[in-house]
Amino acid sequence: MKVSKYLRGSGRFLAFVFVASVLWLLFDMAALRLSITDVNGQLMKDLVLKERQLDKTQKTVTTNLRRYPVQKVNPDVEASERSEQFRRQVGEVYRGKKPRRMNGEKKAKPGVHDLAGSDPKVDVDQNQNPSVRKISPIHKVTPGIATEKEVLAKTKAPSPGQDGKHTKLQSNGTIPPQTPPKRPPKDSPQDANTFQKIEPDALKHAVQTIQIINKGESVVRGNVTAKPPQHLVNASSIQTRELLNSTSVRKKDGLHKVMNLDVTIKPRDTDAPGQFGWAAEVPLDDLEESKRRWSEGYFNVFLSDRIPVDRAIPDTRPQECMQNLVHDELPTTSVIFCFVDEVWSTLLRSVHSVLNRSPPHLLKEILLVDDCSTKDYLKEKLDAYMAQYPKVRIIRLKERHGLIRARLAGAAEAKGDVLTFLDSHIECNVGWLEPLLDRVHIDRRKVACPVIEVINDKDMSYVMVDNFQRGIFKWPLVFGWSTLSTDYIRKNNIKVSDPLRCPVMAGGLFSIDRKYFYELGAYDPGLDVWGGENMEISFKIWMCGGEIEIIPCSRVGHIFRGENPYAFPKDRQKTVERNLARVAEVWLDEHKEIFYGHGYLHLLDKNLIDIGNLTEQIQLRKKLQCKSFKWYVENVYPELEAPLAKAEGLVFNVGTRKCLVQEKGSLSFGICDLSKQSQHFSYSWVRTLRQNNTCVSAQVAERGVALEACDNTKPHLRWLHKSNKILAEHLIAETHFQHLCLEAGSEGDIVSLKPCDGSSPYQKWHFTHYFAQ
Ligand code: UD2
Ligand code: MN
Repeated sequence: MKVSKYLRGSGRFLAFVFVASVLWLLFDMAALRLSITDVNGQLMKDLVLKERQLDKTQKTVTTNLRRYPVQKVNPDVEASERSEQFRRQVGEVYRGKKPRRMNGEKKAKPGVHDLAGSDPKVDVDQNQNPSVRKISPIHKVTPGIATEKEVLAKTKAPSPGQDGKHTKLQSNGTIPPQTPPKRPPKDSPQDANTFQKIEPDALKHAVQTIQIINKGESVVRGNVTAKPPQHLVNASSIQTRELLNSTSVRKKDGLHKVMNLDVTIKPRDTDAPGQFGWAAEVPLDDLEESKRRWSEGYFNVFLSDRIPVDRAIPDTRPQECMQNLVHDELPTTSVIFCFVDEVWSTLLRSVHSVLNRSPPHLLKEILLVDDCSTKDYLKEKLDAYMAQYPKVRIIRLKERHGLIRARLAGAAEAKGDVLTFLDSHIECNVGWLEPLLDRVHIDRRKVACPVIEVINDKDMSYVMVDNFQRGIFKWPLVFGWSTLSTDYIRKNNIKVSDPLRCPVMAGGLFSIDRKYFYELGAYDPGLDVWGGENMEISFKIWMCGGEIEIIPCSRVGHIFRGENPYAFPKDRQKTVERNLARVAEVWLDEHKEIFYGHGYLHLLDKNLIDIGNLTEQIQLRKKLQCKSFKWYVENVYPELEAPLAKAEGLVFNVGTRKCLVQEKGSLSFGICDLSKQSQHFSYSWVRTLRQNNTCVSAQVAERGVALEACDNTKPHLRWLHKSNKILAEHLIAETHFQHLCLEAGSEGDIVSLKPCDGSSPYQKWHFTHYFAQ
């Protein structure tokens, strides 16, 4: 009764509103609950899938790495931070962010920036001794320094960066002592926080940029605890984790961030000498022994033996490399080390650096080609040691073949898609392999070289080198390093991580598609032992359709040594000269005269040197339809100074004030007239005085001159000009023990040979243009 009373009139209406609101509220709550479950369900599903995927991938990695523990994920890294990173990466990939365009890559053709038309200034070293390679002056590109410094290295060491200071060459042509990256002193107040405050540049030089495996590990020194920079430690672990997490993304887009693998054989002893690439010190008591052992390798062998074979080294890659993506489906590689009498610990460190820092699925095998070493420890002991590592295979050459043919032997055995040649005293840095293989993958005619960093021969510290350096050569085919000018870098908007087109490679470290290597005819098998093969393969690659690049995101340390620690089967200088002559004859076309003219005229004397048969090499060049050396200079290395003659134009006689004329097979004089071809001569690099193919020859017996077909091997066709201070303007017949000079008759009608007279104007000759002294 009471209830029905309330439900009458407005009460009824209010009750209806109340009931409706309650119902609405219930419905709303149900809907909300539903959507929450949905989201949770989806999230859970994602998580489970991700975990499963991660688990699966980790299992594959760990099985592949049986002996080497994979780096652990740093517990400091918050899960949220990781998933944030992961989401960012996914976002980048889905938004279609491509890896940043490589150095000047035109859209049509990846990986090319046009060096033609570039204007890096080149400091020419005038005092090149043909047989001696000079060491680089240390040069660091700092904004504002607009010059390019040439590096002509005896040991081919690129210049280690040193805070913008130029280090002087020592008189003996060796590298002046570097300031090595020093371990912080034991009582250093540095802790994790102070490390992080160090400027990136300072970090690099102080070698604090460390990629550490045993994450969270502290470097304990007395009471002070110093940790490696946490952000770097984190960076690597996040990336590995991301990579493992992002398998599904990889499948979609085919790109991933470079794997920063760095595994250890056993936990790292942070106090070990040379650990983290720091300079190691010889205890005072051992100084004598370390000196005694120097010649075993021509570096500090004593220290090398004390440094862990799997030490960590600083990750010296430019920061930008962390963002670069590489393709998922990279080719596999066979790493080939050729060695002869290599130091035990150094050889092991080289091998471990490859095993520990290469993605296992890309490393098909490591081939150790023993070029008939004499050291006992490189026999059974090496076999036994390497037997632990199924990927390592030792190939023993029964006789000493030399580096070049040893590499051919290694390549013949290789099964990987790509051949990666390395010297046997190197340390591959974190993430070194994928960026190299990626370039070969993009275009199989790309030959990729890592940046070669310096392992200091005295204290074994790992020293990073300047960026923007590329391999070049100077006459007579002397390899060196050259830093791109800041102007050029700015104009072409070249990023520090962009691949650099490289006119010639240093020779020791590069990746090349295996089949392409053979299509190019591999190395000229006529090259002997060591030297010059880097020129041969470089010219061949460029002129026959390929490209050589230096990849800044791939870095490998190398011990540059003052001397070769092995015996040369033949005279070293003669071997290298002969190799270079073969290269010049096959590849340099008319430019080969420039090579001979820079101190190698004796190589033209067939009685003195036999450079062997070149027919096959010349045929190969024809078969491959390779371009001319002129094309190479214009398109690949336009900075090269390569005038085809030393001097050219009219040959003016100071006494008669007339010019030399060649007409109807004889020489005479005429009123100087540039328009007359008969008055045009050139003074060549091989010192001939010629017009087209006709050369002026000295007839010593008759004290006269004649004209005959040019032949660079004939000494009686050579004239000295501008080579002698007192007789600079003279043309001196080179063959005669007594100086005989070309002289114009006072009537201006005849030319003859007369004893040289420094003051006679009739013996002084000027060419219209001089291109070189
Ligand atoms: C450089 C190259 C080197 C090679 C050389 C010749 C770099 C870092 N190094 O001189 O790879 O191109 O120029 O032009 O670019 N070896 C043999 N048999 C021999 C001689 C040497 O197996 O008869 C091995 C040797 O053990 C080493 C490698 O070949 O692993 C290169 O020799 P090197 O280190 O003496 O040459 P390097 O670095 O002075
Ligand atoms: Mn070497």
